[in-house]
Amino acid sequence: MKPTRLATAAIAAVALTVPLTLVASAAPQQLGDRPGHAKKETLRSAAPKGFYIGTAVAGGGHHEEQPYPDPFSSDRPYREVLAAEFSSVSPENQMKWEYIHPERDRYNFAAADAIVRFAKQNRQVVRGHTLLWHSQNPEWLEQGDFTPEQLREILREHITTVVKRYAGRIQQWDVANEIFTDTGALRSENIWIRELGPGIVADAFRWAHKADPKAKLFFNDFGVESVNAKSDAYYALIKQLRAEGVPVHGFSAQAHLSTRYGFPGDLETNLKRFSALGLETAITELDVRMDLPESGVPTAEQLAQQADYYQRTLTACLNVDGCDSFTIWGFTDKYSWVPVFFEGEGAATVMWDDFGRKPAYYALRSTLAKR
Ligand code: 9MR
Repeated sequence: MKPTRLATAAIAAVALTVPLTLVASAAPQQLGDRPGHAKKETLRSAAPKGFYIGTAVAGGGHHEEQPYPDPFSSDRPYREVLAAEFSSVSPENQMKWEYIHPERDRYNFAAADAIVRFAKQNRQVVRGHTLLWHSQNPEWLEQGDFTPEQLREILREHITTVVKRYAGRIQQWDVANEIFTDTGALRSENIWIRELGPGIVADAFRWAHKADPKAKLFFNDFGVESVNAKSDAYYALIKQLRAEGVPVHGFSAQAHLSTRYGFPGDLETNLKRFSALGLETAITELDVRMDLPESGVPTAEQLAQQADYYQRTLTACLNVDGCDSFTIWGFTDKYSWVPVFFEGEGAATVMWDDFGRKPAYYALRSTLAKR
């Protein structure tokens, strides 16, 4: 996403307030949960076999340096919920260029290694994020004075090194992230495409495939939930690349939704057209933000609308063959990126700051349990 960055202490403070009254009032029965489902009490245990329910793992220079310690490495209750509820994890920042490759000749694998290790211990798969992007690149790269040959070699070396390191342990890689604008043009701020031309995208997929032939390689973007100019651009590009034999295996919609806008009702139709190309599809970063009332506490109606958006996104994915990976972008408001990037908005995840479950949580769980 490229929202305006309007982080203020006041907004962060609102986000960190736990609306306990609502935690208590979110009775599961009232929200369609099926009582007595002992074995289906977590999202992962409710999910049908072979369907991965994931979350972003908070950390890695979190949201432009929020005033709390690194969530994944320092918040134990957070890790417990992460292990109990999810069968897939996506490093929120820890595999991005600026974090994992901070200097030209130095990698920083510690945080990514820890997540991959954690995932193994907890029988979780990992979504790697991301290898070719216009954002969160280190300064040495963006400000560097490289020839096209050098840049190409830098990308090849990075992809090979990172993908090989986790080979066999990453289920899906977001190889190319957010390469198109809303009108379906290639983004000129993407250093790789700008300096090396669009052909570099195919090379990125080829290098990733060579480094880990088992990983499924994805194009990932926001604003592509519907059939629109941007998703059309992906459709055309992927069709062309596959005809040329480029190893592209998947297309994913991030799904950063807002109750300000209507639900993208053609999500299922859109995913199905990619599936018809022989691709896997996925939802990779779902959250549903809302305008917070002055109290900072969402109303019951807002929470119901949010739950509805979560449920419909999940249902769309469940209805598409090959959409087996459904990831929410963080599970607790405590560490959500939303209030940091969107002034006055928040409460976008399925749990309150204290991990109390919102209607959206129960909506996801009961939808999974019914399959
Ligand atoms: O959640 C991430 C946040 O911590 C970072 O500060 C931000 C910087 O761009 O990136 C956020 O994650 C983004 C993801 O990598 C790609 N799609 C949009 C996500 C939300 O901005």
